[in-house]
Amino acid sequence: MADTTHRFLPYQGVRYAQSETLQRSREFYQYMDKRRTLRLFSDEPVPKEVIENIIMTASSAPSGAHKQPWTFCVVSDPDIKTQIREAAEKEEYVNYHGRMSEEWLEDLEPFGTDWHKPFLETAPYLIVVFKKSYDIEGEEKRKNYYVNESVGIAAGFLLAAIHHAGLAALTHTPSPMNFLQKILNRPDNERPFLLIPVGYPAEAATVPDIRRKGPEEVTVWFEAAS
Ligand code: IYR
Repeated sequence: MADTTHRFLPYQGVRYAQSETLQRSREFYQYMDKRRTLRLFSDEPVPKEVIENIIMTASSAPSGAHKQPWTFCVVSDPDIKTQIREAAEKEEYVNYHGRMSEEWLEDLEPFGTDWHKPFLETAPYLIVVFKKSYDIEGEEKRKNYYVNESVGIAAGFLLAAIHHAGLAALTHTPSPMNFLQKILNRPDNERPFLLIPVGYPAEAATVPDIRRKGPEEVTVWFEAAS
């Protein structure tokens, strides 16, 4: 029986000819494959509207029961950036001096990371992504669903939008990161998920010499026998 209580609208997605679909998929892959995680940022300002647009792109991601269980905190205030840097470096110092295993430290060697996090002050914007395990509506708690999956997908959209705008980002996970909740004064239903410095790359910035896996390493096909 037709559902008369919940309204549906005609789907208005675009439809391309097959040749154009192929071309677009190639071009998008080639463009996305140029994205690199960056740790060396310029302090050159980025227009605020760029950040608004990339956040709304992230917020267009699919989410469990369309709950959009995320908050994007955008930090450009130098004092708050300094507080975040100091708190992150305090935790990371402990990580690099005993909390991370030998194997972990060895796996990180190609990236040249250590406990110093200058990019937390240099990048013009820090976007702190918070996940919301529930919403608060008046006195009531309303549960959210598939929160990690939803916020992970939104973060992916955010990184793609940052790249598309010609900016660079770092997917940073200082650990533990509950200090972000305190510094940014977030309510109890929000937990920090990722900290993403955003900006233009520093002049002559370098990136690690690493390769991505090829299609045969990441794909398994199950096709009808021909
Ligand atoms: N959180 C630490 C360590 C670190 C861990 C992983 I896994 C990385 O890909 C990179 C760094 C840091 O930020 O230095």
